[in-house]
Amino acid sequence: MATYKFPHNFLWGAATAAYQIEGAWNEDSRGESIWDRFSHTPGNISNGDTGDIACDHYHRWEEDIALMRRLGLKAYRFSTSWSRVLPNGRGRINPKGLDFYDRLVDGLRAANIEPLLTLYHWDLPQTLQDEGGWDNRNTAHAFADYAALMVKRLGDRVKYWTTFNEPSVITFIGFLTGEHAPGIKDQRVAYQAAHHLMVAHGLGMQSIRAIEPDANAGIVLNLWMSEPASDSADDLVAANKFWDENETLFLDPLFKGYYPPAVYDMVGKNMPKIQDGDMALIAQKMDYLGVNYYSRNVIGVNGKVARIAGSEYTEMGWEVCAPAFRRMLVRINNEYSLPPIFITENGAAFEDEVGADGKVRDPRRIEYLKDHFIQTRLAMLDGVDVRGYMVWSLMDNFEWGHGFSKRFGLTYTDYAAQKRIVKDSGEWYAEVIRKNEVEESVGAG
Ligand code: IFM
Repeated sequence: MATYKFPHNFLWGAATAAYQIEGAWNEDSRGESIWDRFSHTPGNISNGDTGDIACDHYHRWEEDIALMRRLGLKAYRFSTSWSRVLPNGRGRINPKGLDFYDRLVDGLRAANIEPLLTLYHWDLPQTLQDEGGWDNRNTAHAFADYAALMVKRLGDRVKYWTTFNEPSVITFIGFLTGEHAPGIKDQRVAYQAAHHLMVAHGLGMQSIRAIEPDANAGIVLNLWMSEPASDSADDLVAANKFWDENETLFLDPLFKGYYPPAVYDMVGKNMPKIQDGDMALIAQKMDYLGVNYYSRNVIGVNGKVARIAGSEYTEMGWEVCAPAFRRMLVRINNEYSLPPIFITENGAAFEDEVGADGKVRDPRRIEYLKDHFIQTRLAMLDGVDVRGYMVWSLMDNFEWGHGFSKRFGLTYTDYAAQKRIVKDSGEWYAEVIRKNEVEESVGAG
């Protein structure tokens, strides 16, 4: 039985996002966000769920910090709600919103938990959407001002800043399929929005650096390994094309300063308007790259994602394939000159239930996490500089279009009673953190 030891300062933690856990959507002068508008529109979310209450974290943050302590987390990745601190996206500041994040950060510091703050996890203030949202370049400037406000207030205690979470999901699901807020289906808007997100990232980086030159600043990308369905040359070409259209679309501008030719081929006249200086702004040096990894795409000649017979799939319909995680990390490490990496999300949704004994047995999640931890360690031994790992998620929460039907948590959320029950995976993870090592074969229960 092999044991995989991690470096002594490896930052083990868990992640959440504001709209998915906070609730209190209209309390203490919070403004409306595009996710409030979207989830309040019938037909958009499974079961008519909304984030109005979610995990009620806005009121239960102290209890949630106690939960983090119980798990022994060394770090906690969360996002701030733009419309909670700037109800109209710009202009009038909401002191109560800032106070909330102030208390949270102080609480984390007091618990010796490193805060990793994400400025944008998809919840644009609705007033900015009404002015065109990410299709309007002014939104990027509003973002830079919002970033500056947050860094001024919290920069003395928050050392890790992320501009954006998963620009690809914002682009493709928010603006191409329309399954996420703001629910737009328009290729031109999608790619213009993608570019404005990149510009906003660059401006946000400048805001952070101007106020806290020593802060660690970066972005979080959602990277799915792309692999061919067979050994044929055609499948390999198709898989690489898929990778370019989805992953290098953001990796290339951020780390090479240009959009990949494959994207120009695909998007044609709908390529975004790019102003002089944009690409240098976007490609400015970052202190880290956040990588969210869940699964891979296996691509056949038709360019479609294939389902693999015999593979395990999660409740999201995502294949479980941990070795592809290592291959992906090694691939990006070889193809780009990267700063250190944090795994900013990794986890799986399974059908969890509370047993008669009050416990939540989730052996498949333990196996999933164990295998992904090991593949990360192996990638590190291959030379990839990974500094920390945030499991998605601290607790079950609002899974966007799926509402509360998908459970990713290390902790089970009983939404009716607003109770948190640490799952077996949470107990197991606490042990991994305590020992700073992963054993290959665990009693998965
Ligand atoms: O819940 C999401 C999170 O908001 C962004 N990354 C993927 C997670 C699971 O779908």
